[in-house]
Amino acid sequence: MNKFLLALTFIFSISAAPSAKVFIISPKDGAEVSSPFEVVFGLQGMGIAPAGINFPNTGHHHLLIDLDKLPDLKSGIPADAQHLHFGKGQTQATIELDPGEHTLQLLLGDWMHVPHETPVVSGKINILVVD
Ligand SMILES: [Cu+2]
Repeated sequence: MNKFLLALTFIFSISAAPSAKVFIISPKDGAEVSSPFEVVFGLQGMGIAPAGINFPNTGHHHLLIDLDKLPDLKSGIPADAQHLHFGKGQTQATIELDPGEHTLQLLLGDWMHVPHETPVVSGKINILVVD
């Protein structure tokens, strides 16, 4: 019985995912990097699934570059040079940016590239790309 209750609790906490968090592991906020460089994505409390796969409490990463404001969180995330989709379920990427200051931010999207009902979005980091 205890095991059953534990399993239920586990399933419930996963499906509610109240503490899902997305964050940029690397580079660190304020880092100096030379282009191209590696960006490593972190996710806690949810799983990664490729775009097109409808599985509960999963999503795929979107890297937002130099955005002043988040895209519309009720519809599909645009796909352009400032909104990169990682629909194969990638958890890191090699990015090329011009020298100068840039911001990076992660936004999780569901199987149809739409942010979750409670959007899972990281803080924004600042980096300096040097020659
Ligand atoms: Cu997407």
